[in-house]
Amino acid sequence: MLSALLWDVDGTLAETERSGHLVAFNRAFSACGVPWRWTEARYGELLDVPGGRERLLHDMDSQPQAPAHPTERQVLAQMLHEAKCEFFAQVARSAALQLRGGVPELLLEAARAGLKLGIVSTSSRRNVEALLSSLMGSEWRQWFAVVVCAEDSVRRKPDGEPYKVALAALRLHAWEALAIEDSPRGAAAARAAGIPVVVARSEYFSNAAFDNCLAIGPSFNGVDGWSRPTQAPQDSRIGVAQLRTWHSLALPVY
Ligand code: XBP
Ligand code: MG
Repeated sequence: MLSALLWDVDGTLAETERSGHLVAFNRAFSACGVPWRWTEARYGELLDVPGGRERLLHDMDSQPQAPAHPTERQVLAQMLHEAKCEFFAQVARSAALQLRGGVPELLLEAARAGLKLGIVSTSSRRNVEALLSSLMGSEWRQWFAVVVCAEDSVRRKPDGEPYKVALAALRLHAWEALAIEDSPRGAAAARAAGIPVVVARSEYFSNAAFDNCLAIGPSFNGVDGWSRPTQAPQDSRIGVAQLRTWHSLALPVY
């Protein structure tokens, strides 16, 4: 039986990568006097690297003006990431970001239906806190029975560890939960933890290939374009009843 929805953050609750994190990274490069900037296309490539600080280090391999010595690179990446998190918080507070279509309604309906809600993100806690306090108000934490951020697991998505940490905190079996994701890396992490996953594609992953997901669609605020039939009427959104139906299809698989 479905007991919990485990929500990814970036790309799932809100479209934060292009309009939030990328903006913040480039402002950090400028503020720290670093000569390079990331384009939207380059950032899309770098999203294969989980974690902003790791992304910075990975990119330095292709930046001729990056420091040569590994220790210097570590120091620079740490400084840039600190600055980037400050700029991300500014972007989050600026109302430039909002919850994706259908997400507020689904969160409210799930809470009222007695489902536990969890967060499972590869983002740093400070970025999750800045984003959700801006999008859901200062009481945002009360919505969630568990919040797993980058600091809470050793391994990052697509490893299943972040989702396993959330299941352990909720004392749930994998088949009692449903993961909500936006990216192949995030969906793979849920599957690695044995959790069925529904994908609402985000802008960077609108054409990405996914496998072994319960349902894949464009957004929760409509029933068109989903990979599985929906019972909901044509003019409505994806709700808890639909998620429960899809989840019931998963049990023989997981
Ligand atoms: C998103 C990420 C994060 C963000 C940047 O994770 O991979 O690295 O892109 O945030 P998820 P940080 O989709 O699981 O929320 O700079 O804090 O890493
Ligand atoms: Mg994501």
